[in-house]
Amino acid sequence: MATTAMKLNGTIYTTVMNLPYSLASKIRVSVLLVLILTFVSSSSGENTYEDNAYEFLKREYSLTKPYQGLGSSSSSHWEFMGNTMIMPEHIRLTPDLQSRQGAVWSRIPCYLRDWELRVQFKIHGEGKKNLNGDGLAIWLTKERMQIGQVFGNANLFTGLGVFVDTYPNDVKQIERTFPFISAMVGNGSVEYEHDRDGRSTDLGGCTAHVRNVEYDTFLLIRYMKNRLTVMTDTEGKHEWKDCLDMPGVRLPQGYHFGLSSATGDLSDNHDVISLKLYELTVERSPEEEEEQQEITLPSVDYRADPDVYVEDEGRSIITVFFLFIVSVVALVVVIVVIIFLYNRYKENRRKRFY
Ligand SMILES: *[C@@H]1O[C@H](CO)[C@@H](O)[C@H](O)[C@H]1NC(C)=O
Ligand SMILES: [Ca+2]
Repeated sequence: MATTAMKLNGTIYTTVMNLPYSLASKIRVSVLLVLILTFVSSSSGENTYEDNAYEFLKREYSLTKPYQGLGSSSSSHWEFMGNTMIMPEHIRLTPDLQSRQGAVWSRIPCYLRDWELRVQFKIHGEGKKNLNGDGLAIWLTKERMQIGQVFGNANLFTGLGVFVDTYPNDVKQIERTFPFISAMVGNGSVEYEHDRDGRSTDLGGCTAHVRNVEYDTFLLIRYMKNRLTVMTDTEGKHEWKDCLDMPGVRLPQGYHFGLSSATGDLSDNHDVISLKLYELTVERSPEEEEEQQEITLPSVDYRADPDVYVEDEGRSIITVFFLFIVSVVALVVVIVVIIFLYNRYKENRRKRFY
């Protein structure tokens, strides 16, 4: 016994003795690492939060200065149309003039299953607040190079549309502050209702003050395991803010990325500075693999219809009230049973005593 204790003591002793040394070396290594990391991140550019995913950047689906992959030759990855102008520092989809429209479209269909798109854009113009329009849209659709009423694109589209809507067309919009960012999944037979700002079909969204701001404005669209997430970085804080998060979004493969914009009676400069597509690596079960193969038409598993939202809420209040009544009744029953049993028990005891 004594020897074991001695040995144990010895081990603990040596461990303790060794601790300062190993700790010190660990600290030294950590400091070195921190220094290296600081050096690397400070030397690699402005947007450090983009660096971790850098190696997954897909150049063929991206557009960055000086926009060499954009042109009319068939070897270019991107094509442009309408009033789009390619400048050294940005792609101007529309100038600050009435009734213009422009778009850029990827020529290559996208077969990536999980991806993240980061768009840097700038919307600016002479018009006063709410006297500007109309905004821009980011697409991943079956169709491409079309012209129409939805931010310069056709309103019957098949795929995903994310809208940066700078003008409230629907005068009855009271609960939404513009600019408003929203998303819609189209199946080719439901229209985006421009007059209602797409209210009847959108998947939700958020307000983001993106117009005439000094700092850089970014939008992030992530599609991972059928989950659509939209985030914004529009306040100059260099951090992503949640805007929309929707599971059960089913998008087929082989669609095209695009960006479009239009002006009407009101206008703005709609500039795209960069578009970066990152591939995300995600593990999937065989069932999930199979499920993906079966998707042929875009759809959303569940969409809360904004028009019946109040009704839904009313129903849920009734449900809560019903549950409350049921629990009160159940509690009363339990108390009554306990009292009854207790009285029986007392009676039995009395009987035994007398
Ligand atoms: C397209 O979506 C609408 C609305 O969700 C639905 O009513 C319609 O049946 C869908 N069309 C097809 C062809 O699935
Ligand atoms: Ca609008």
